[in-house]
Amino acid sequence: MMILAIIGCAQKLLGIVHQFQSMLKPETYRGSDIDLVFAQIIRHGQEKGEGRSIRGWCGKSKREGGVSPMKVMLVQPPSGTPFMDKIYMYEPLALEYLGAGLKEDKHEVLLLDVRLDPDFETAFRRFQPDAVGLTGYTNHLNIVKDMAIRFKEINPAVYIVVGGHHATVSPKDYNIEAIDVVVIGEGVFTLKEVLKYWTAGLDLESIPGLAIPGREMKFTEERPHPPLDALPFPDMNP
Ligand code: B12
Repeated sequence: MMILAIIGCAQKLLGIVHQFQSMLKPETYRGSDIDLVFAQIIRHGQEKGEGRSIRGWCGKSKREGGVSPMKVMLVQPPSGTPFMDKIYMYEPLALEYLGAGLKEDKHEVLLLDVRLDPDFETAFRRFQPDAVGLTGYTNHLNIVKDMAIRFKEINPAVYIVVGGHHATVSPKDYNIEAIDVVVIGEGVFTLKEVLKYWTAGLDLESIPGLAIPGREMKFTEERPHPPLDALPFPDMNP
């Protein structure tokens, strides 16, 4: 009991230290999940012109692992040749992996296969996602960009992430205003981190495996391949 009490006190003290660190520079502060929550609290307080936000403190108890659950729509685009889409009606495996990872963080996920459900605007308006993840091979490039632009027109606050084969081999092709971030390579763990950092208002530049659109695209550190056994099983029922 005594030992547990000492550990508890030490954790609280550590929390206060981290709180001051994030207060000094919340936008660049990088730390554990607990730190993320602290940074969020301070940022929210600063935005509201307060020293400390009541919503932030209460929010902590609602959040698990420092992640704010959000609604994420994962989109499999059609290719430019609908006839070939019918021949190649492959399972959107990448999105099923990503969806499984997001559900581990308690996000609500909708997988929209636009080859089967072409009215993506209605689906977007109905689901009202906080973030959209688009995948694509090279043959989907312009379609993905157009969809990103359309989603941003409908809701400028939506957060748009693009990944997949083309994003990996030629990320600069996605350097447009409507796209917030491009994920290079395997995306399950990167996407989880991106959403966690984004909701906490933290700097994405410390996440490996990203290309960040802007006047000049910024590249973060290369991300090593994760061990395959660490990946969740694809969620085929999103
Ligand atoms: C199996 C396969 C197929 C299957 C489809 C399988 C499927 N379920 O998708 C079939 C046989 C149908 C197929 C068809 C085609 N294929 Co193919 N295929 C492959 C292969 C061998 C594996 C793809 C796969 O399933 N990977 C497993 C999934 C889980 O991984 P992933 O897609 O890479 O997704 C991960 C990351 O990319 C990232 N990610 C992906 N999307 C997103 C989105 C977000 C938001 C984020 C954050 C991350 C992220 O995270 C994912 C999870 O780890 C690859 C080669 C390879 N070794 O990768 C070629 C490959 C993808 N195919 C290719 C091509 C060209 C085609 C065709 C266009 C061929 C043709 N000329 O018709 C057609 C597509 C037709 C169409 N209408 O779109 C090229 C694509 C090249 C490019 N630059 O676009 C590849 C790379 C082969 C090559 N080296 O040329 N293919």
